Amino acid sequence: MVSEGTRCTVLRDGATVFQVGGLTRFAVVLPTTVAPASVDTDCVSITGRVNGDMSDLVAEVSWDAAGRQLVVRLSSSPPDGDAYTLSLTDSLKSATGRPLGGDAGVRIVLLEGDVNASGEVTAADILTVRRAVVEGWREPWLDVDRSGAVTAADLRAVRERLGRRIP
Ligand SMILES: [Ca+2]
Ligand SMILES: [Ca+2]
Repeated sequence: MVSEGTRCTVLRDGATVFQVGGLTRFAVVLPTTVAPASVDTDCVSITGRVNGDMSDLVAEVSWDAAGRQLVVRLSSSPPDGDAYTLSLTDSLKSATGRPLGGDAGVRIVLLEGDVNASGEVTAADILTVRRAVVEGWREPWLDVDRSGAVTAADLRAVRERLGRRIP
């Protein structure tokens, strides 16, 4: 498990990512070289455990041949408080014409305030942020309100979300 605070998260098959600040741009590491003509907005699916099929959010998909990655942009982030499964669909083909449906499956957890990536906002998250404020830590995933600094306001932001958990 990794916590990511970056704008473009790189996703590898089988990973679980606790994404901070919503998910609007990510790259999927491809299992093989793809047929460029098959790369379009239908070749990635996003399904939330609660929110269901969110694939309509996929606004743009491009292929980075050098890194052998699909770069995906969403029109907006899927709703917070859910776990999403990202995978390739059969509309994406390998260079040899093989459908890549089901490949590169990744789980993404969106839960604001869950700074320790446990899947639930608890007192432990409050303690972590309190310690961060006192000791001056600057890790982006501790900046819950995205102000650019870790302060007492982030403590309040976590406290407001106490008890929330992914389904
Ligand atoms: Ca937690
Ligand atoms: Ca902050």
